[in-house]
Amino acid sequence: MNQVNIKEILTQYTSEVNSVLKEIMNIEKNALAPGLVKAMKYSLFSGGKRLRPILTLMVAEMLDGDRDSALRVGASIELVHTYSLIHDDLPSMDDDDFRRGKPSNHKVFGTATAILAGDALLTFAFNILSKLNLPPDKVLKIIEVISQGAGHNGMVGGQVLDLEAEDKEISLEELKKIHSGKTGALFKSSILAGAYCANPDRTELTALERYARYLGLTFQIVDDILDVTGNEEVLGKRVGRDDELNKATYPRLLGLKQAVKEAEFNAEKARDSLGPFGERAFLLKQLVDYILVRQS
Ligand code: GRG
Repeated sequence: MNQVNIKEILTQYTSEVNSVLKEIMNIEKNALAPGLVKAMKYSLFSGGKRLRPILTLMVAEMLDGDRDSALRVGASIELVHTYSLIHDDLPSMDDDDFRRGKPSNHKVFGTATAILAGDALLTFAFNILSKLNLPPDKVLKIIEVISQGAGHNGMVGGQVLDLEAEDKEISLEELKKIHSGKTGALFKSSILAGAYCANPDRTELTALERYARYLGLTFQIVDDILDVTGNEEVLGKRVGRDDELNKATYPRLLGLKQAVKEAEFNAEKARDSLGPFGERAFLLKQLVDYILVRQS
């Protein structure tokens, strides 16, 4: 299978994830606050790549897990991811007017509703998880890995470190720490939660944890490179972002050429981590290549 095929597969997986998200978000009827649901849906259905749910699904499939549950778990993680983007764009955080080339949530619905839409998405994610059709020990494990990745020692913790680092000179080690919390932690949750839709053994979990670490780093370095090299979406997202110039990034710390090498190095490590799965890891390997050459 080549790069063209992985794109087709990603399109198919994205459409499956979107269908489940639509079903889950069919909550207008009897909604206490219809305006809130509108704000939640605005950001959820505004063109995300759905990488995290796709990872959950691919891992669950590789381990012969429960596919329907994996789709619901992945959709829940996408709700968490969407909440983080809405909050990240707020004036008190990154103060971004645009997300994915469209006005950010608070620009359309106001700051108070944007905060509450994020809160509601996060809360709803755990409501969906509580109703999974899996044995209780697995449901609890999935809730554990997602809450860990999203919380104070994961995404929220990384966001705090990121805010604290603004306008400061930081080392590469510190930058890695920020990214492993802010971005890597939810990638790891997506991958491990997919594994718990099956019956993973210790060797498989260890290999997947390594894969998650290196894939997360690859994703983040490429994200930083795209910010420098630019593309329409990224430029749209960055309109009016003077303070972004004061943020540490891989290209800024290493230079563009070395940052590209670092991304390739981590991508190789991610592929190597999948050794124990042999041919079964074909799609997860292809996904590394896709993330390495992505344009948005
Ligand atoms: C506010 C709690 C809280 C956390 C915010 C995720 C995050 C932490 C901030 C987003 C800012 C940002 C651009 C981070 C860099 C990497 C990243 C998470 C990019 C967005 O992920 P994609 O590319 O997004 O998967 P799409 O648009 O495809 O859903």
